[in-house]
Amino acid sequence: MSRTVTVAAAQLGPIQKSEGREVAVGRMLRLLERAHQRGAEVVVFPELALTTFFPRWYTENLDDADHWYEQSLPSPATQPLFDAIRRYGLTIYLGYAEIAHEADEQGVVRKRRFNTSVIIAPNGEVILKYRKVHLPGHAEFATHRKVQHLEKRYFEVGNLGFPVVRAPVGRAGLDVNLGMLICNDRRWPEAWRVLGLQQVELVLLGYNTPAVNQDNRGFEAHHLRVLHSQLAIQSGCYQNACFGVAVAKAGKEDGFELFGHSIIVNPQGEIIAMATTWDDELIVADCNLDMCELGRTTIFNFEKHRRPEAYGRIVEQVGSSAPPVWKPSKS
Ligand code: CDT
Repeated sequence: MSRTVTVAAAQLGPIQKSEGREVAVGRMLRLLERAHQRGAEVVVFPELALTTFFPRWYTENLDDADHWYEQSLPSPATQPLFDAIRRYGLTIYLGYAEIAHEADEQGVVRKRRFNTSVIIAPNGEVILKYRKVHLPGHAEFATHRKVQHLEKRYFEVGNLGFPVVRAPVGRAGLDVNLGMLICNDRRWPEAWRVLGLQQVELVLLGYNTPAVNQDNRGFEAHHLRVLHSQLAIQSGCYQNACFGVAVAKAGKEDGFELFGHSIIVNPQGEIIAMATTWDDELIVADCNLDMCELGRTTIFNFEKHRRPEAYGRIVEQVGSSAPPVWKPSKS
């Protein structure tokens, strides 16, 4: 019997700054109902799914921004999501801004902020938590930018690594090796490989990606924005022999465009479903997890072919360094 799991990417259209969580949750409930009707077992929502992408707004004092974060899950505002997944027997990925009161690296308990995602079982238990490692953007107001991208101000670097867990999903309870990434993480092959080394079968990933480069310092053609996103996801899936479900928040949010193009990708790197709107949209695909075997046992059989002794720089070095200069010995 094949190990097939039906997954849904629940893309969200824009959530405006003026809109409260109840607006987002109401729309997410409709997507969950449709996912159930279409036979989905796993539903993936975007990064920071409950609010506008607030890191585009500067706040001097972070305590004034607490209303963008979740202090607990479920909360009164998010409880309806938990009720729905129990009703429909769904496993979900939810991206949100997290406030945690926990010890830092010095052992000091303090208020900490993370860009977080969780996989939640139908009974409401958190199966796995991940905190975004590759935070893009900047910590201070950047005058050269058309729009701020203040993730480095609003969040600490994730401290949970890239965990993978084998867990039953949906009502049928098929065991699946699950891992997560958040947005910018998808561009980093190191992140995918750490998941691949744990035999991940299904990578769940939410994103908020501006449709145009807002940095204003160089030229990046608009049409390449989507290409770069898809290149990264397709190669991540291919090189690690896994499925990927990558889900956007899309459309004109607070006046600024986020691209959609949510996709589901198979271990051959093929896009098997893609959203075509920049609004709330559900795409569904059957993922036969046995497809992960081919890559894992042949071209990407890590046990046989990886050469960690040649990869030292990957973990020893952060920035790039200039190579030695070759000069001809005779003129
Ligand atoms: N949310 C997020 O990670 N967005 C980035 C774009 C950042 S542009 C400074 C992304 O990789 O899509």
